[in-house]
Amino acid sequence: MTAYDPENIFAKILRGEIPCHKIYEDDHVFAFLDIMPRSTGHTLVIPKAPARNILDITPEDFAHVARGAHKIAHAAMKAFKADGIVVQQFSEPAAGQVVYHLHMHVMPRHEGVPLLP
Ligand code: DGP
Repeated sequence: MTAYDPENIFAKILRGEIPCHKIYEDDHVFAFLDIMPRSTGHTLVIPKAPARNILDITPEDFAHVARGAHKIAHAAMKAFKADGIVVQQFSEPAAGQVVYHLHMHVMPRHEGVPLLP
């Protein structure tokens, strides 16, 4: 597997070098709105630890991301009066990963409203 690249776009967001719409931050994770949302409130949760994807992260650091996604999912259900939530994570190009800093997609869903392409 390719090594973690500290110049990836989410590492730059973490360092404050690129702007984002921040949703949540704690000692271990950072969450911000996806620039190409597939649903209203589509949020990305990332670890502060440098990790390319699920194949490159400790179980402990992944647990922090899962905890962050859980928090965002519950907050998004309320904030967007959603009917459901999709949580997705892609690892490596074969799985559709495009940005190589681990991220979990948290997408609020509304009954009868399809995901944007
Ligand atoms: P993927 O690696 O396929 O799981 O998806 C990457 C996601 O990251 C995609 O939904 C678009 C989003 N994205 C890409 N560049 C930026 C950016 O500069 N800012 C933000 N907020 N999101 C981005």
